[in-house]
Amino acid sequence: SNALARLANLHRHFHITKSSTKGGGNDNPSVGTIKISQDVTTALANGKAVVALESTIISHGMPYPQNFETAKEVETIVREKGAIPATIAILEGIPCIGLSTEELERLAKLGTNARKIARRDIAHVVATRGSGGTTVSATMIFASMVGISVFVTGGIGGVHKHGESTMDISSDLTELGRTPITVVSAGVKSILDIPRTLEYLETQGVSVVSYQTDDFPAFFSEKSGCKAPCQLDSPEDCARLIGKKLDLKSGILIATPIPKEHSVSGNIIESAIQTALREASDKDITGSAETPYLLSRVNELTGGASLESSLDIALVKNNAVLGAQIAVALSHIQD
Ligand code: PSU
Ligand code: MN
Repeated sequence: SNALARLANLHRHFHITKSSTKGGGNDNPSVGTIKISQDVTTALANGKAVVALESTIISHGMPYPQNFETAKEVETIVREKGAIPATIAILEGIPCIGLSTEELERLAKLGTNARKIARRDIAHVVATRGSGGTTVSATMIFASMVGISVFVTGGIGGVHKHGESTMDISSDLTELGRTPITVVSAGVKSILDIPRTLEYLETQGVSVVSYQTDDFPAFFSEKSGCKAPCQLDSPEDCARLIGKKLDLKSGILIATPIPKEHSVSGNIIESAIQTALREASDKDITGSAETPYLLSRVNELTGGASLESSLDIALVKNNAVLGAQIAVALSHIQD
């Protein structure tokens, strides 16, 4: 049957340990060793809904213990909606798919001492047995490797302002062009150049969908002023699109706007974003340090760990509801 074939496939390619096992699993990891938690393994083998979650938001997105609490709450939402959460990170050199509570807390406590791991960083972190949070690009890679179809994040990276000269374009966008997984986000933050981000996604062949709106959402605002190439209105419609898209070997971005009750405070944050952008440019902060700098400055400018981060959390949770609904709808289609 399908389930047996999927399980055999997982066992053939990956070293699977039980999620209750303490520590990093294999003492002598070889290239290709990946740890998949028991409940994620079971769900994948049975074709049940699984939702991947990234972990840079845990390591670099907010301080301990808020990051730990948020990570657990997002997982709970995914479970309540009928899917199995698979938070992905690299711990002591082992890519882990589905973290135990103890592993989640370990990463949360490492905070910004953890590595920020994009595609280009994976080999080095594994080779040096490092630990870190995976960005959207690295999370997509591991999730897709084990057959997860839906992935929830807060905001994805994009083309930075002045990216046309600095060439600072997040590897999240090229990953979306080459890895067949659906990413659910609240659009992209206006710390980025949103029109160019959409242009680049088109170049990469990414299917971009706005959910229940024809405008592409700008994370803290419902609208970016850019039209999305297409609109879908239900989890079932999103699942049907995913079902049709799998063979293209490229990704799908589903952008769901900030809920109305939060959009007023979203407007306040836009002015803090402008200030943070000016400062980053004055201080010459570039490369992979730029996104964490901007996000933490916006957080401080809007009242330190209050307004910005509570909105950030509300939006990740909102995305988690939709992601789980899509994963469940997809599991029914694929039955
Ligand atoms: N944007 C956010 N929140 C985030 C990130 C981006 O609003 O947490 C994180 C994600 O992990 C994303 C990464 O994949 O930053 C992109 O970093 P860069 O811009 O360096 O590619
Ligand atoms: Mn960059």
